[in-house]
Amino acid sequence: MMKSTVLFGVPVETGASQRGCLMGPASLRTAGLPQTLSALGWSVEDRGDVQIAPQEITAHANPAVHNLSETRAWIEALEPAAYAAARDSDLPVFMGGDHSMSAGTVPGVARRAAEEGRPLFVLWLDAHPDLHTLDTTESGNLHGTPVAYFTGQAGFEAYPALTNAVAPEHMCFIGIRSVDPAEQDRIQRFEMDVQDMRAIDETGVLVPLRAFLERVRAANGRLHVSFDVDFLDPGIAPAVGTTVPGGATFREAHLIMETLCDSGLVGSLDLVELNPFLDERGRTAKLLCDLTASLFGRRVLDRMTRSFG
Ligand code: EXY
Ligand code: MN
Ligand code: MN
Ligand code: MN
Repeated sequence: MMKSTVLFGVPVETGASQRGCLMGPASLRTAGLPQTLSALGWSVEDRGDVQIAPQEITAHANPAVHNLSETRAWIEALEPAAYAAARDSDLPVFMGGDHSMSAGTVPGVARRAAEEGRPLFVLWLDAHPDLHTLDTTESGNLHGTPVAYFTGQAGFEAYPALTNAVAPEHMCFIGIRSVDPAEQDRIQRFEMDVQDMRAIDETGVLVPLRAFLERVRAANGRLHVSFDVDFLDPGIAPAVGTTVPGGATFREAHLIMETLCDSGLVGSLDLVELNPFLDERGRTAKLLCDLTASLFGRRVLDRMTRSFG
């Protein structure tokens, strides 16, 4: 039977320091993401963009925090939208939008996983762990907070109450190369599986990825992948406001997506932090589109016909 995907756009930029991510969904559509997935044999339903109403300003005890009301409203709108997309299709794609959106999409797919009686695992492909609480963020940019929120940390009284948390031991981070001290403390306290770029240099991406996928499979888990553009090296993906040198290469990123595809475990995908205002002739949007195609089954050669032996 034909596999299905539901797509929707999340034009949110209030979690980021720079403006422009609100154009992310339009850029991904212009790059041809829906048509690319259709051409790979998937049934594709694009539900358009989620919207929120204009918000009043809400203050927080941490004076750095800004755009709190908008973030709260996005989480409230996205949790049910992501839940419904995960219920209605095999592999929904949430087109962002800055990474604050994952504070809504992940709890939504976690609700679907709970309904299926399966634990939710999350693969976080990012230069950053996004593990700040509202009390520890120094920048006040709320795209730095989703993982702490959806893993159930204290300090989120100002976000919507969380009903379906992700267990910290069900997280895997790959590509990490910019960590703040408060985030470092949390990583150690919860013994989270964090693979920094040094680990990737030493073993390649497949060793930690396969180990994580084995854990997901052994637990009959459902897997959500959150793909931040700054996971990639800025040399191949300039369209992001938080570039960090030394990111994943073109082939490392494709190999991850191809391996995820082969695993058959992925149940949902975030594409986040694409800032088309910073792009060069659409190259980052096109790369994200191609990486998504690898996750959805595009292959250069059929592996059965590939070798000579
Ligand atoms: N840790 C830094 C902060 O909290 O401001 C940087 C966060 C960047 C978050 C980007 C989306 O991954
Ligand atoms: Mn991020
Ligand atoms: Mn990042
Ligand atoms: Mn478990």
